[in-house]
Amino acid sequence: TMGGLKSKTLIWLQLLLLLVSQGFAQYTPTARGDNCCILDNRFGEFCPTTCGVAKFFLQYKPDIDHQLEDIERSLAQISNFTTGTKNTIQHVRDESRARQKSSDDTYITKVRSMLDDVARYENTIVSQDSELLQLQGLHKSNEQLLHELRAHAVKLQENCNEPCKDTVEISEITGKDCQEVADKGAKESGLYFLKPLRSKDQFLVYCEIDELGNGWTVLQRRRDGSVDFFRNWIQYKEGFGYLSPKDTSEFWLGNEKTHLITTQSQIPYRLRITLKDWSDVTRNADYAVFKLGPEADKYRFTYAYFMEGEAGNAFDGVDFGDDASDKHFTSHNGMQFSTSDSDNDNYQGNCATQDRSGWWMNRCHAAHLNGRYYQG
Ligand SMILES: [Ca+2]
Repeated sequence: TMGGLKSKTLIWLQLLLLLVSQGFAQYTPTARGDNCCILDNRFGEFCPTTCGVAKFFLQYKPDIDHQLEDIERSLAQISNFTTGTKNTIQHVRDESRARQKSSDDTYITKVRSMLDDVARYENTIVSQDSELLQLQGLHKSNEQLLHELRAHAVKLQENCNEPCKDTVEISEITGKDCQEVADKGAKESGLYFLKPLRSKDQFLVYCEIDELGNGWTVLQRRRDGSVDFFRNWIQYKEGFGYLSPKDTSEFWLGNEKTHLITTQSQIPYRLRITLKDWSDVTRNADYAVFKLGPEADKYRFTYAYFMEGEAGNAFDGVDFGDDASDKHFTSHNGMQFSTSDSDNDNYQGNCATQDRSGWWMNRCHAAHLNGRYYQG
């Protein structure tokens, strides 16, 4: 600015004056008052007057003006530079700010995505934590189960170390047949050991003891069809199925045992056939002097006569209903035992195979208690 420039010029002049006055101070005047000579080469060899000083200054003025202009230009230049620098600085600052801002955005975005990632990882960790908890629970319950199983195994092992015990209590009362067992005082129906006179070993039977003191040896029991009666000769000979203390299972005692019981003395045996229908109505048929022959005679089935019974005399060949066959061919008295592998019937074919059971087949039968079990 021009104002600034003028004041600078003035300052410059004053400075110069000061320098001059300092210059004066260097020279000690020889005489005070009348002699004001300034011994300076630039003033010449004579003492200058006021006009002389002015002339001197005027002589230097263009030079100084010139120098001042130079300075002014320099200052203007510097000022320009300063402005430029300021602008540059501002620009750099703005740019820096912009950069900072943009980089902030980038960072924020990055940080945000990182935060998102962290949140995601946190969720994953939380869900995995719960899974871990579940697995730990499962592990714990499995361990508990394993523990229980181990304890169970140990208990079983302990049981195995002990010798086997039959939990069924069998009465000490024995006899050659169930009647003798009853005669010896047995009152309860159940499992007893019998040893017929000609028998080498004793064997287990189910004795049915009634309130009159009659002891019945049960030769066959069918209840529910749980035991297959389609068996071969040996099996019918030895017996099959299961004897149970409460008489709840099916069995065939065995032709050999029945033979030994029924032929051991002159005492006649009564054969009772008990039929129970599906509505629990019981019918009996009793036969006197019942015997089973030896195996050599194929366990021939004989009795003296039909005694009594609501079930009718089926063994004599009386038909049970719709099958009004010839009595002669349906009578069982005197028949040998037949199985699918031992055909001793009076039929061209094999009654036992046809009926899928063993029996004292004729041609074939009227009373057949070993046949297939039909529930109806
Ligand atoms: Ca035949």
